Amino acid sequence: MDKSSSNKSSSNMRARIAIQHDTLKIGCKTCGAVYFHLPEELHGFLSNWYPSRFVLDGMQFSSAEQYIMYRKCLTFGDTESAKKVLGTTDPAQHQAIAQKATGYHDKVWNGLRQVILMRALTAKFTQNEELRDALLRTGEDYLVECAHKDKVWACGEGLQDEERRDIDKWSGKNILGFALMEVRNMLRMQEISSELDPRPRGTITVQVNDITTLAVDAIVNAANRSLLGGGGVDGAIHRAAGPQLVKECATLGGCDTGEAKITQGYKLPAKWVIHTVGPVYRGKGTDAELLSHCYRNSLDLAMENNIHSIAFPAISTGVYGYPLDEATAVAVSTVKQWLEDHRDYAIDVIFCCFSQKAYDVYQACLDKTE
Ligand code: AR6
Repeated sequence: MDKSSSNKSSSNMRARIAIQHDTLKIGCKTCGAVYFHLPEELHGFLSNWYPSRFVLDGMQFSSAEQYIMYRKCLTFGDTESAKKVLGTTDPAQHQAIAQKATGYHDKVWNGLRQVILMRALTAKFTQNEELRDALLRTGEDYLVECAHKDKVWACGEGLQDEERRDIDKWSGKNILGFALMEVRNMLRMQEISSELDPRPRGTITVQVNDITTLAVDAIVNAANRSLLGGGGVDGAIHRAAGPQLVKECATLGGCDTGEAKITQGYKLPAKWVIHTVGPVYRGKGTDAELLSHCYRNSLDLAMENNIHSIAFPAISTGVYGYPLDEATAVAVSTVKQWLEDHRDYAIDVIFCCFSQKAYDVYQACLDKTE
């Protein structure tokens, strides 16, 4: 089962995030509304404090709050505080640290904060399927953050105050609520455009090459479970990347068959190396399943890290003895299916063959499944 469908099924097992539609008076009209405040309360997933992992600007964040407060510190050149924000996952701490950022100026932050907020929200809701789904299920409702003291991000009224239900009685701006509505619009427009143009945005090409020479965002390594190097393509990648690669690999605690882990590319032209461990061929049904996992997990990891070009070697077809034509069929069908399942994500996939013979097998397989 691929990771995207396993994500879906695990979120099905968890209770779906509940949405309770309320009302909001806007002039003489009554509109639908969804109110929220703390992350642990109803609709808490809309709060910037809600734990939600995403990658942005090449870094991993634990919540929208962490990203925004990190950027706040950096905006004013306070790199020490920015580092402190990255050092904790507690949003209360993020806020407290950024509140004391040196060099702070109101006008600068007033101008920038909405743009930074939009970037955080876009990453949060495009990279977390369950949250994206819940946001879309709020429909056309106004989204309103309720907090007495917060006159900027929130509407300035509490979650129990009747004033929250009349926009003219708000004492705050509800910047977060309106930004969330715009992110919801964007998600909906993306859905419409992918329905109008159902072609995947990713491409597949085949070439004969030494994978270590490719200037792509990421190359995939056919590694072993130790991740500490070996022969074949693994050896070639480690030699070309230099000794820093094995140092970083040693911190990863190995890798199970079918799984994938990421490191930097060091001296390689590629920025990243995605290490995956193919199955040793045994002639059983599980071989294809595990090999398929290698491709899917590598692509999932690529997407999480904003990688838009990736080259795969013919995983398992060397030392691990997987017959080339069988392995190629798995590689091609898995990658094609992944691109179908992620039509909005643009990624160029290269099957990097080490021989003309392998190239011919890949090309024939691609032509057959055209
Ligand atoms: N560029 C592209 N492809 C290559 C390159 C290269 N520089 N070098 C080899 N290949 P293998 P496996 C092709 O044996 O079967 C290692 O020791 C090669 O022709 O590298 O998954 C690991 O540490 C073949 O088609 O990987 C593991 O212990 C393909 O890469 C074990 O081998 C894969 O061959 C993994 O075995």
